[in-house]
Amino acid sequence: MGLKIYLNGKWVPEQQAKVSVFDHGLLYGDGVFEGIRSYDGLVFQLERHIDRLFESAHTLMLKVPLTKRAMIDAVVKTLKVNRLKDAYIRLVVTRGVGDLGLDPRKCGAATVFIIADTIVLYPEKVYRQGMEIVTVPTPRNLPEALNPQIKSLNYLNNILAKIEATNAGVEEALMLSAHGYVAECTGDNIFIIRRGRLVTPPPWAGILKGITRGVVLELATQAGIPVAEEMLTRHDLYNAEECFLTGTAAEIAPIVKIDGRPIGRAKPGPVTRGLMADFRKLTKRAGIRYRPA
Ligand code: PXG
Repeated sequence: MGLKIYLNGKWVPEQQAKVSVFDHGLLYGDGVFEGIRSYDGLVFQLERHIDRLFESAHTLMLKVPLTKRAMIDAVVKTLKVNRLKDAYIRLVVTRGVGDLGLDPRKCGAATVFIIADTIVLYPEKVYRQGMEIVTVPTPRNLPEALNPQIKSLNYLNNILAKIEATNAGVEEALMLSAHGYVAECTGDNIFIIRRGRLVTPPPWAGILKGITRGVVLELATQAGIPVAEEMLTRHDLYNAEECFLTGTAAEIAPIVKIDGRPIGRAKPGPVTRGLMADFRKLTKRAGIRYRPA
């Protein structure tokens, strides 16, 4: 049957969901996006994702041709028409169709599309046993050059890091800032538990301010765990009691080995497991509810 895709105000069959080769999202990576999830008919943190999308677009002086309210409605309707209860949603806004020069003033209206599909999850083993990561040579983008807080269509920095992790035989990469501080993974934020505190790099380390990251900081505070945003070195990670990454797709995934060093007891620790349970509860409780049509 195929998916119905939202494309510039209409829902079309996926075979007809096509954009121009002159679209600057394709020619230059000139655009922004969000990855969002729904759980059993509840869209998780939708307003925060829409707010972040509009902030990314604002910095790029990219005018989103819908209000936030209309964007929320379009996401919800895309889930409904596809009869999806548990879904991964990709929302993309590009600069639109222009000429072969990079000047955004020559582009017409922005292109907007929303894809809702079933979600591909990490294997259950990752959550039970934890995963191994390595530090990769490519540093995260310099915030002075291209701020990682902009969730732009230009993901080559992260893709290079992913290739380096794959070449090293692991699933995920630890990316450092140009100054050698811990930044984040290729599509996830990173946390450690050290001396009983939950610590994660601050936005000024040059990272995306993940929505899951924000939720985890709130859940930890509610659970009475002291939290802090601090610059971290690899030494801090190697000597942590626990470590995990967070992201919309991964949720909370334990990390048990970094650059060959076991972290803590090299298995998912109690604080991580507690937060994973709290997070799963929240996904069942909080969100914008819809009824698959
Ligand atoms: N850092 C980066 C660089 C990201 O792209 C996150 C952290 C986590 O943010 P959220 O808001 O999801 O908690 C992201 C977002 C993928 C994939 O296929 C993942 C993201 C984006 C695009 C693709 O794994 N994660």
